[in-house]
Amino acid sequence: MTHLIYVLNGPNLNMLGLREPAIYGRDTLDDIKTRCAAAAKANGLVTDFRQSNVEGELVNWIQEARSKAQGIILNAGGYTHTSVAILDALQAAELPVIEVHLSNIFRRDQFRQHSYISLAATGVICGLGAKGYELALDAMAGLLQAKAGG
Ligand code: DHK
Repeated sequence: MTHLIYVLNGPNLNMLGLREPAIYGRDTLDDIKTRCAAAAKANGLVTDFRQSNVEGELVNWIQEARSKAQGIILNAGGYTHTSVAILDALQAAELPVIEVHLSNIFRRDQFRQHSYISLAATGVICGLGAKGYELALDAMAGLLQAKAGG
């Protein structure tokens, strides 16, 4: 069975490439989507890659993942630091979760240094730009293999 991984992106990540490139890099979200598809394929995974600026839509997708996907990779953008609703959805999903940030949130504003998402995450990758998504897919493959007993 090919494992399906939801790769979910929160607010303002549709602006990548234009948005503060010194912090977020020059890759567009479409570039990252392509890199994720390749990294998934190399690991025998398939991705469903989505972005929304709307908190409730992210909650709906996480609820959907519970029955449709085997893992979630999430960059919740600014909701990382504010959203109990997204945390609750992740905890209810009972799936491996990898939290990704392009920037190193620990070198930035104090308010970015707390993540609600981390309370539900198996692992966190930050500060490595778009590469972090590829690393997350490698790690997800390992987690699913370990879960299957292999
Ligand atoms: C993306 C955002 O939009 C910010 O609100 C977070 C994260 C950091 C990132 O580094 O990918 O604070």
